Amino acid sequence: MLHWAILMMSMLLEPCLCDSIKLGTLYIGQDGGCDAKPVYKFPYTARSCKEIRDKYAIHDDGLYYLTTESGVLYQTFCDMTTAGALDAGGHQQGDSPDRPEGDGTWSNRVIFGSAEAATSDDYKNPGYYDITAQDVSVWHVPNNAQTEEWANFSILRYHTETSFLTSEGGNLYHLFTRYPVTYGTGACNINTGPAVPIVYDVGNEESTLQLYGPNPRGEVTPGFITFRVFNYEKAAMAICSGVKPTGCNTEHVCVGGGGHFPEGGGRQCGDFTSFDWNGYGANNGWSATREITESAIMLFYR
Ligand code: 3S6
Ligand code: CA
Repeated sequence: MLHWAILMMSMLLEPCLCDSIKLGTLYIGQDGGCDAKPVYKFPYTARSCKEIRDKYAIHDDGLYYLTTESGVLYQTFCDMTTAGALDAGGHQQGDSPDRPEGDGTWSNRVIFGSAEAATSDDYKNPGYYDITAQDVSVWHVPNNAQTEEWANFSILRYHTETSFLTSEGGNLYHLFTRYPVTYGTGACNINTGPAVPIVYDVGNEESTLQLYGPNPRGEVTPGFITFRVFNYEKAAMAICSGVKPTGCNTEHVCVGGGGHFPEGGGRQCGDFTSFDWNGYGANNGWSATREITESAIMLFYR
């Protein structure tokens, strides 16, 4: 009975692609398979938000469909002001020395979540590996905010302008293939990936520092986004948002870790590895504010 219910559900939600791709029209659902009447007509086919904006002169932020090189349709949030496509949030990982890479999300093509729910659950779409981009923008959006609220509710928002992705393979999938987020494969301040200067859209260097704990504030330089760092214990983290670490307790400011964090006997794990070391949301000692702890980090390509 349950099985039947699931099958019905997937028939309803599956886009009918019989001849829709070449017509540039997406027919969503409706019984009757490929003879279905279009419920929602989707007139754009594009690999990126920038392409939608430039080809169709559309300037509203919101949810759009993109098509990958191999024809996979997926939904993403487009920031049409900068023509950035939302590609990934983080992905919760445990702590185990047997899985030094964690789930490997930063350098694989496994996708999860949905654009609309990106502030309440982890999210990664095919744009992560399919889009070729020069730069990123990053939004820290409070948990559970609705898509229309994302831009205005963001507590920190910035972008890069150096075209750093071009020399790293054209997107984060390639960058993290070069700089794997894997425990034990490098050392603090020696094997750090790119640290890229940022331009603020919401916030500034001082407000960035205030989001993190008083102790880590003394171990970072604000005004950067840094990729793939190691801490004292050789635990790997994917992104330090808004900062460049100068010290080695990076677990209190950097996110999206590999699979193993030796310090604290299991107390350090997950995407926000040790934002809560001196209490959840406490903003004491090494602990970050409640504000940044309870926000999703949205990565856009530009
Ligand atoms: C400023 C206090 C230093 O406390 C240390 O930092 C303490 O010995 C460790 O348990 C702790 C962590 O390494 C913080 O990352
Ligand atoms: Ca530490």
